[in-house]
Amino acid sequence: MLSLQSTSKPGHMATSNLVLVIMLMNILVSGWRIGVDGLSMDYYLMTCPFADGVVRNTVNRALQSDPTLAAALIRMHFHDCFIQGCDASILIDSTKDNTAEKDSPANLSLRGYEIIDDVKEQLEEQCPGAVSCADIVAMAATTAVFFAGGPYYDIPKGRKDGRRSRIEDTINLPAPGLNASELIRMFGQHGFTAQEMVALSGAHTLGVARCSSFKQRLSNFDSTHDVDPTIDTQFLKTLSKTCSAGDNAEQPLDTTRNIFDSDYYNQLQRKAGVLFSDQTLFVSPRTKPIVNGYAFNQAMFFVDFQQAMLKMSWLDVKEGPKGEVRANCRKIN
Ligand code: HEM
Ligand SMILES: *[C@@H]1O[C@H](CO)[C@@H](O)[C@H](O)[C@H]1NC(C)=O
Ligand SMILES: CC(=O)N[C@H]1CO[C@H](CO)[C@@H](O)[C@@H]1O
Repeated sequence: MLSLQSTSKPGHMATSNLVLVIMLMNILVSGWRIGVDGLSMDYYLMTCPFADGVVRNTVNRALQSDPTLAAALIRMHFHDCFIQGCDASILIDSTKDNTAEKDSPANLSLRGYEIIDDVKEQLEEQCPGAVSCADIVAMAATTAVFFAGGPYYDIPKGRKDGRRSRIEDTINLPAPGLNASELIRMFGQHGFTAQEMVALSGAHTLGVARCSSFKQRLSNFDSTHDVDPTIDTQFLKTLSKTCSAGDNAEQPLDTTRNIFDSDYYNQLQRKAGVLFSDQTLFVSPRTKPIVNGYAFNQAMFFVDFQQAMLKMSWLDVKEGPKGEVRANCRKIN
């Protein structure tokens, strides 16, 4: 179950043992839910025994040729789960009668759809109609976290794919201009604590934001400040320089954009968070101690992150007749 991949790094074993213990605890604690939701760790044992391996190998191969896609796959899982539950609604293409979630401005710059298509094609060949797109997205995210050097966590399978994907639903995604209390409220609506919200935000240890996602911090910020006063003056120059190349210019979210570590939180302590919604976590007295904790103790961040991701992967999961297994992840059957 653990360390099947070759990407482990020094010190990973010690973390893995801790992680294993916590995973076992998790399974014990959430055992009652497995019966209720119809999800389980070995869901595909009879119907598609190599499903996990196919996902892992395909995703690892794709990430070896483009490590920046790890961020994309993790974000895809988040956007999927926050709208209509983890049901692969994010993968649906728009049609002439329906504009899908995918085409919302909130989700622009989502990438990695081809990796999911690739996995799905292989699985349809091996075991037609068995493995849902929603499970593929969730498994791809766990593979991406581990590939980038983050914690390994296994997730239960059995999610069904949804039949609805509408652009208007994406108003439920958190916007980068939200402050800590708004983020706490929004994640609270999905059952997350403030601590879990801060841990999940740690996904911004990977990837980039485009200038359009943070430029409102750089000028005409509010009625009393031209510039967001929570930005470090030197870092302000960095952000402005990025934006001088236009709205689509990319700024890494932390100094190690392809490595899953706690550097994101250290950067918040230096007032060098890229998004307003990042830096606010260090401004608010409710979340600042949590940021300090994760900055100081990466193992604690890893443990909380994997538990929060596991919880996210359960959000409003569709089971049995409430969903379907799509033949093509981009189309409702
Ligand atoms: C706390 C509320 C959150 C807000 C407001 C937020 C907002 C954003 C924004 C605006 C971007 C940049 C998009 C762009 O400019 O192209 C971004 C990137 C990203 N987000 Fe979040 N996000 C949040 C939480 C999360 C969570 C919970 C995850 C995953 C668990 C996540 C994963 C990512 C990743 C990995 C990227 C980089 C994507 C890439 O490089 O392709 N975010 N987020
Ligand atoms: C957060 O934003 C909301 C809505 O804009 C505002 O009412 C509230 O005062 C803000 N909280 C803080 C601490 O700035
Ligand atoms: C990958 C993808 O489908 N992105 C879409 C996100 O939304 C914008 C419109 O706001 C589209 O132009 C992108 O194609």
